[in-house]
Amino acid sequence: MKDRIKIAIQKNGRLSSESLSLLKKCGVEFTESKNMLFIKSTNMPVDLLMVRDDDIPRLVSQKIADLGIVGENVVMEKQLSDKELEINQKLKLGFSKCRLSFAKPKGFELDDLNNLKIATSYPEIVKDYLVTKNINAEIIEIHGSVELTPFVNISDIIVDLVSTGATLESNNLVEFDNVMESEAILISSRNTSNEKYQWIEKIISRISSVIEAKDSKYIMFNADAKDVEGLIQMLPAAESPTVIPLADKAKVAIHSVCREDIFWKTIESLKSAGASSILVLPIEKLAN
Ligand code: PRT
Ligand code: ZN
Repeated sequence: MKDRIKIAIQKNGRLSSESLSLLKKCGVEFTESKNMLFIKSTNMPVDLLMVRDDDIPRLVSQKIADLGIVGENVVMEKQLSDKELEINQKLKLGFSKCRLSFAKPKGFELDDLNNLKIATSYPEIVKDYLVTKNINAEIIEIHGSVELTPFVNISDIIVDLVSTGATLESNNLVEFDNVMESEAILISSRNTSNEKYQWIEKIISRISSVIEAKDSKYIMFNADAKDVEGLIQMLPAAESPTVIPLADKAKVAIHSVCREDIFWKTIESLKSAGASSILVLPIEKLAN
């Protein structure tokens, strides 16, 4: 295939290693090297473009890249600032989860946000939020060290990304409202040639198999045949389970794919309801 598929991923940052590892799990083989901006797959007609995350939406919209992996927060900011951007949002990828939140200095009392100065790296998302809520405040755009701005009289409050909350805490800031939740997503350009399209669909379908498998588990256990109905009800998001007779006629083995993680609480409840020899296994790929 002369027209190879281009996938834009973040070169250096929070999305990089999980993006590369996701593509590897999808069977895209390549040799990574820290400073390479362009990585050719050795087994598929795929090239990786290693770029800054902020450039990914535009590269995809302009069809320089066919697919991209980027945070929802970046996609939304770029789409709000450029209405011409043509992007298909394909899949939530389940990593780099965070939220874009308001935060104020500890002890700072506020009734509403009117007339405040708000520092953020996401001016368009914040502007959109303020317009929707009919709030009249000033947005100060700043890239980096946003947490510092209330303490050097640049702003009153901030809007920034939060995951654990440790950065806000260590800067004496308190989160008080949430603007959006975000995670890494797969985006694609709107139209592509037929030959490419099939490969792109194949890659998207592989990515969705890997994502679905990540949250799913395979569970096996033994139980008295009379307890089966009750036990099956306890399984989270279970596919119709397989019930296998055992040598001991009163007993059966139950096998099932659960489309959610299985926590200790469920295992303990199954045990109390008569399940024994409980095995929970990770699933690598899950194709429908
Ligand atoms: O160089 P390049 O432009 O490519 O990278 P970047 O510096 O713009 O982005 P990067 O690598 O920092 O983040 C990439 C994406 O990861 C973001 O766009 C989000 O979608 C996602 N993400 C997930 C986060 C966080 N979690 C996160 N915690 N991005 C940034 N943070 C920062 C936040 O800004 C704050 O400074 O981490 C700090 C807060 O973290 P906690 O855990 O202390 O709350
Ligand atoms: Zn960036």
